[in-house]
Parts: sequence; C-alpha cells; structure tokens
Amino acid sequence: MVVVGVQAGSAGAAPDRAAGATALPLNASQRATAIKEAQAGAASVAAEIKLGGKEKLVVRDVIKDADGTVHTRYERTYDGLPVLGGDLVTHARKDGSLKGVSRATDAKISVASTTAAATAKSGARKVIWAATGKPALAYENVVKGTRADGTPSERHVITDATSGKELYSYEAIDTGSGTSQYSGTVTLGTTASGSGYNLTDGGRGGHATYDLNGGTTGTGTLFTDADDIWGNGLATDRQTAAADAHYGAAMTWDFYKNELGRNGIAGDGKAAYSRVHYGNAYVNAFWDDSCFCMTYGDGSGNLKPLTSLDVAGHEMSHGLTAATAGLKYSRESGGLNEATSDMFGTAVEFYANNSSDSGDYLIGEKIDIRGNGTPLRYMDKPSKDGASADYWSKTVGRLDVHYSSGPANHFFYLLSEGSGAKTVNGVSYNSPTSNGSTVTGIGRAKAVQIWYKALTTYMTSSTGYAAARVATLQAATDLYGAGSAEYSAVATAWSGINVN
Ligand SMILES: [Ca+2]
Ligand SMILES: [Ca+2]
Ligand SMILES: [Zn+2]
Repeated sequence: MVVVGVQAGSAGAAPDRAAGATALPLNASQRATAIKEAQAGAASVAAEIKLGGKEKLVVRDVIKDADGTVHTRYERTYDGLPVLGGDLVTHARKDGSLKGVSRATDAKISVASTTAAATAKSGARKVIWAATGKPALAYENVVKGTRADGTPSERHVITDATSGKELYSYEAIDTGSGTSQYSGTVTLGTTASGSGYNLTDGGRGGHATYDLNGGTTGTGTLFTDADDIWGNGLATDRQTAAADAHYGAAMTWDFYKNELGRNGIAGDGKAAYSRVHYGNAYVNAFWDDSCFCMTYGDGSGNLKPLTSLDVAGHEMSHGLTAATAGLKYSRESGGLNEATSDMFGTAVEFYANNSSDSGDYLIGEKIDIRGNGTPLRYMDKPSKDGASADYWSKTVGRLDVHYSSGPANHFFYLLSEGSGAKTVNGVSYNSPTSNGSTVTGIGRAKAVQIWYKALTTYMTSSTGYAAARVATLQAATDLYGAGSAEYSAVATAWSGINVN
C-alpha cells in the first residue's frame, strides 16, 4: 500500500522520491474543482505550448503528485471541432512552470477548410482526424451491431470529409475472456431494501449487479435476496455468477483505491455496474465505455460464467485506460491497451489474495475456454498461447491486439519477477529475453506503480512500444530516481523484449 506523506520502510532517497511522485488521491469534489481551475487556465496553457489560434484545450483530468507536480490531460478542439488523436498532457512543477508535454501527435493541426466537400453518413460527426497521417477534416461514423458470437459491436469509421476515403476504423467495444465461479466463499457489499437485500455495494460507489437473464440489452433485473446469502458455487444457481462478478468488481475497486490511490475506474468515485447471464452460452465478457458497464456471458453450455477475478480486473481496466491514456484499440497502442488490462487484471488477482484463485501471471487460467485446461495467455512467455509475440518487432502491430499485447505482458513479467526459471504461488515460469540478457525483477508492486504512472501521466492515445519505453522510464525517474535500480530494471526489461 502506498500512503502519501508517510515514509515507508527505512529512511532513504527511494521511499522519499516514490512518495513525492505518487499521485494524491482526490475525492470527487476536489477533482471537479481541479478540473474547473485547469479549464480556466487552459487558454494560457494553449498559448504557452504554442497551439494555433483555432485550437482550444479541454481538460479531461488532473493528477496532482505529492511533491506538487501537476499533470493535466487535455483533449483539443480546432475551430470548435474535436481533434481525434490531438490529446496531450502537460507536466507543471510546483511553482507552475512547465516541465514538459506528452503529446499524442507532434503534427501541427491545420486544415484548409472546415467545410466538408464529401457527404456525411447519417449520424456522423465532423472532426479533425489527427491520429494517423496528416491532420485532416473528417467524419466519424459509429456503426453499431452484433458480431457473429453475440458480442455487441461499435465500429468507428473515420472518412476524409474532402475525398470521402476511409482513413481509419476501429472497434470500440473490447472483448476479453472469462472464468468460472472459483473464488470460494466471499464477502459481498449489499444493500438492505424492504424485507430483503439487493446486490448494490454502497461502500464502493454503489456498484450494482444485474441479471440479464439471457437478454443482450438494457440492465435486466437487479439481483435481490431474502437472507443476504448469495449463490451456491454452482452455475445452476443464477446468483453464483452474480457473486463472482460482484466480488470481482469489489476487488478491482479496492485494488485501485489501496494500491493505485485511485477513486474508481474513471477516478471520479463513480461506480460502474455489472450484468451477468448475457445471451445464451456466450463465451466472452466485455467492457463497454458507453454504458460504463461490465458484461459477462455464461460460457460453454451456460456452465462456465466468465466471471473470474483476472477477467473482471482485465475488463474493468479497459475503463481505466479509456479514462486516462485512451490508448487507441488498434495496432501497437491497442496491444498496449490489452497488456495494461492483463497487467492490472493480474494485479487484482494477486491483490485479492484468495486461496481459491491465487495470484499468477496467467490470464484466464480458470476459464478453460480452450477445453484442455490451459490458460488463455501467459505473461512469462506469451508465445506459449500459440499466437502472441514474445518480443517487439516492426510487424507486431499487425497482430490482433490480444497478441500484440504479448511483448508488453512479457516486459511486465520480466520487470516484476526477472528472467529465467521461477516458481510463484506454486506456478512455474521460465521467462526468456530476446538478447539473452539477464533481467532482475523489482517486484510486481513497483512494476504496477511504474506502469500506472506512465499510463496516467505520460501515455496518450497514440503511444506505441517505443513511446511506452520512454513513458515508463520517465515514470521510474519520477518515482525512484534516474540513477535508481528500478530505472535500470525498466531499461533492461524493455531491451529484453527488443525495445531499445
Ligand atoms: Ca489464479
Ligand atoms: Ca490469472
Ligand atoms: Zn481486453
């Protein structure tokens, strides 16, 4: 646990420094005030960082470190139009002077005209597309539908508003994978109502869990119970999946709060909600940012709900990424988005310290989605899944995001546990490096802090592998110092996956 202002362990430079660069937890009203104040000063910041006259900054988040450093995340507009891929973060010292800027793009935003020549699809919005290529006037069209396996789809298609040509497209609804009901007997946050109880966790922002009962839309029915004892460990009891989902949401909330100093998924103290029993024999789980909600299928034969701890933590961490770096869900940034969810899903599993599902560097080891007992993904050597990359290469961004996440997951494992053979909680790992080097781990807790700080203060929507290396080294410098063992370990771990 990181407690701001309290020096942990023995006296020394490292703990002081870590405490100084640690984000202060802000409650909802402090955060709202900080955002309002930053917005009032946004025009002068825009001038200071030399944006064009047609550009304005819109504050999305403010993070204040204990040492007074303030990281302000902005979206940009151009002539009143949203600039997609124009996000940036300013880093200001305690005295207000500018220390640096992390930008999603270095391109100058300028288009000949904001009057479109091409015809828009109905419902499309006019934007400036700055995420790839030369910034251009564009339309963003959102196509909603359903994929073959029943997963909802929300495809964003960007077309050039002058030529009508497609510039880019991406899928906004993330899908992951799941687990069965294996967290044993757990304590659930519930609310008394009438003569019984419902599954609303008042201690964690009011996170509620609903029964979709085979439906695929809406919120279904809030779970209620007469005696506040939920489920029986078997999938045949409708409450069992609800207990797992509700517990997963609680552990994720607690991990964010106690390990990251974060107040909920979006940092604003507001709860998401969970929906279980989605569709029929649906073998997936997904986070949807538009409802700010988490949904689980019942798995093969409706007997293996995808409600394990690592899956819950993984999916909800997509909400965290969306609220912070906003890593685009495609190519290298998409792989880093997926890897972030694997890292934090794993961290949630370790945090819960539940003997029925002890912490490991495997993803979805409880699901048996493959039917042969093997996990979905391996962080020590991602290629063990038969599809993920172990190391970065120029072509890694062409892989599906669940496989281009491999090198970053591998980086996280190396940074946490080091290279070579090791057994953790009874699970054996053997992590190689691309250059044959030996990496000495700094422990998962520090690896999590470094990744979280990089994600929330230095990464932007366009961050790829090379920029992730820079961002994490910067985070390690802030937290532990430029000459620290932690900084060296970050560098060595990246080199071990061929990001130099
Ligand atoms: Ca486990
Ligand atoms: Ca796991
Ligand atoms: Zn995912």
